[in-house]
Amino acid sequence: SRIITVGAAQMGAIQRADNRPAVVKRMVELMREAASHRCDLIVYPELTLTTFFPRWWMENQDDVDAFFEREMPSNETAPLFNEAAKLGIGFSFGYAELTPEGRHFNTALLVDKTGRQVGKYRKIHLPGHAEHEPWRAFQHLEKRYFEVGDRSWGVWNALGGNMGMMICNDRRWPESYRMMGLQSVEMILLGYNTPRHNPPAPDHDRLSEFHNQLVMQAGAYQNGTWVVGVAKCGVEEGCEMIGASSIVAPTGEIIGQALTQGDELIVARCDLDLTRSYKASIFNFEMHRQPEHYGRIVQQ
Ligand code: ING
Repeated sequence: SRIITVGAAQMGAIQRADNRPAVVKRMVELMREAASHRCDLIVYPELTLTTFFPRWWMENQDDVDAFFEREMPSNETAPLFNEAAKLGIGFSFGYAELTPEGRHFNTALLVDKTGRQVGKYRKIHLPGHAEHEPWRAFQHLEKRYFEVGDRSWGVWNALGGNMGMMICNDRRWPESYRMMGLQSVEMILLGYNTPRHNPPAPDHDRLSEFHNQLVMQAGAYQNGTWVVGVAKCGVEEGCEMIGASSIVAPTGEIIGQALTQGDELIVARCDLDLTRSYKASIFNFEMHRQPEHYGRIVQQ
C-alpha cells in the first residue's frame, strides 16, 4: 500500500476587507494542524487568498487586478511556503494569477515537500457570464476577469503518486477527470467556491451539495482515482457558498467530509494502491475504451 495522509483544508468566508496576511495566517494555522496529524499534503480551495471577487461588476481594471497575485510567492504569501518547508508538508492552493505579460488566470499550484513548485494549472471551464447582468442578486464574472487556461490538465509524479489538479467548475465536466484518467492519475486535487444560489436556475439550489458530491464521486470512480475537493464557503459579503469539502476514494465513496462552513481540516489516510483494481478491471482503458466512436466529444 502507498498511503498518503491528506488534509483537506476547507476555508470559511473571506470578506473583502480581509487582507492577505490575515488569510495566510489562517492557512498556516490549518497547515500546522495538518502537520500535527502527520499529513503529507494539505489542499486549499480555489482563489483562496481573497474573497470571491467575480461576484461583483467592476468597471475599473485596477480594482479587479487588486485581487490578483503578480508573483508567487510574494512577501505576503511567503510565510505559507516557509511554513510548509519547515513542516515538510506538500500543499496545493488556488489564486488569481496576473502574469508578467498581463494575462489573468484562475490558477492552482502544487508544491512538494521540498518546496518545489511541481505543477501549475489554469482553470479551463469558466462558468457564469462576461457582461454585467444587473437582474442577478450577484454576478458571476469569471468569463470576464479570467482567460481560459492555456494548458490542458496535467498529471505530475509527486508526493508519492500521480497527482493532478482541476478547479471548481471543471469538476462538473467528465472530460476534466478523463483527461487525467488517461494520464494514470491517482489523486485529483481541486478547490471550489460554489454559491448556493445560481440565478439562472434557482430550482437547482436545493441540490447544491448533492451535485457537488455526485460529480466528484462519479469522476473518482470512473477514472479509478482519489478526488480531494475543498471549499471556500460560508457567507462572503452576503453571498452564501457551500462547504461539503470531501475526500472521495477510487471506489466512489466519500471517506471524509466537512461538517461546518468555516475553516475546517478533514484528514484521511489515502492508499493510492486502491486505484489499481479499478484501473486494471472495469476501467482498464487499454482494454475497454473505443475512442473510434468518441469523436463527437471533441467536436466544437
Ligand atoms: N463556481 C461554481 C461551480 O461550478 C456554479 C459555479 C455556481 C455552478 C452555482 C453551479 C451553481 O461550482 C465556480 N467558481 O466555478
